[in-house]
Amino acid sequence: MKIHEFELRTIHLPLVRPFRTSFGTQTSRELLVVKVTDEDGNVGWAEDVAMSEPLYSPEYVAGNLDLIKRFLLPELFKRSEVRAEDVAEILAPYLGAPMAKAALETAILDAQLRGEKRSLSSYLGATKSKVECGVSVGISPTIDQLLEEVASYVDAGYRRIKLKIEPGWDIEPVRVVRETWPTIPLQVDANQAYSRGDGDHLAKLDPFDLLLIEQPLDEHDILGHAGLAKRVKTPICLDESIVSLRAAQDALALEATTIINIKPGRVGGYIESVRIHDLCLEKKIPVWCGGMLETGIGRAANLALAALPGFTLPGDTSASARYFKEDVTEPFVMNEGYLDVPQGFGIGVEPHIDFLDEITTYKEIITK
Ligand code: SMG
Ligand code: MG
Repeated sequence: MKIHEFELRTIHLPLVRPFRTSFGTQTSRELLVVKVTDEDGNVGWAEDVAMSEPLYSPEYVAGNLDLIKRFLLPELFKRSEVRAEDVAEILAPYLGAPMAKAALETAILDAQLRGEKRSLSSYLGATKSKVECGVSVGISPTIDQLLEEVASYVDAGYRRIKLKIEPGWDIEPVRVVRETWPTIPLQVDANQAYSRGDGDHLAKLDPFDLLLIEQPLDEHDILGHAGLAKRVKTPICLDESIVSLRAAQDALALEATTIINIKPGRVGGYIESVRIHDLCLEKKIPVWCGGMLETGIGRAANLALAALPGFTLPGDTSASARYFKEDVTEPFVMNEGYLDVPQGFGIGVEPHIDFLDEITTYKEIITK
């Protein structure tokens, strides 16, 4: 497609409740929204899942805004035509920043598919029309508050609960939740909060029949995860460490992970996500779709991905109401623990421009 212009905006949305992880507490979601328009008037939307601060990954909103304006857009503007399939290679000389690159690739892909009157789910190879939903539960001030929050999600129909853990908030909350819901699919996510020496401690989670322990150690410590995987019975699932197809291949070869969390922003986009999915399907490694507190824009695309056949575990693809009082698109509403995969052209949803304008804290249009 022939790019005409990009619109970049930062938006700010309060969360319905604070979300505490081992690396910090979030009470609102700030993120970068990208809109591309081509010379035929096709429009594409995407969100950059980077957070306000570089705590989950080195990327952050203000940094990515600068990177996109200073380097990435000028590089794309050098080409007379750009296809989504070429974006990763065009931007490869600029190191890192998979979330920024994923946002640009996805916006271009959305516009391209709308031009071809094709849905993202069909483009990616989806085989399901609805996907099973899990929910990620933050670290609570008290066990009672945790039980209350989990109960509200179980009542809402969520099919899998993920508890955020950290040293001092791990064995006991898991024990109590497991006791209260003896059969609910349950998993934990440490966001790198433990060290190699914590194997014996993490093995105390083994009696609770967890689906997996997500990213217990530092993202660069693949060998540490391989060692831990031999010490604990609960499967290890890498999140932060899986930054590309190659990283997935290496982690699997080293037996550091037996389940993989795929997050398109973390791996540079949906096209790379499908490559990781295909590898895992071939190797019979279950995958599931992670979440980055997306608005409806990013959620729509994640649901298309989660509808691929290898996504056999419920993802962090929760309903809009789990995050926001009002979403930037029509809200995603859960039905018996499932969300429908959008079937319209491109990502299949339209942002509500009036609401988007209301929550926009910065906006700039950059014409080629
Ligand atoms: O989108 O429901 C969601 C959040 C899921 O726990 C979640 N994401 O490490 O998997 C993860 C975290 C990263 C974001 S925490 C602010
Ligand atoms: Mg995680």
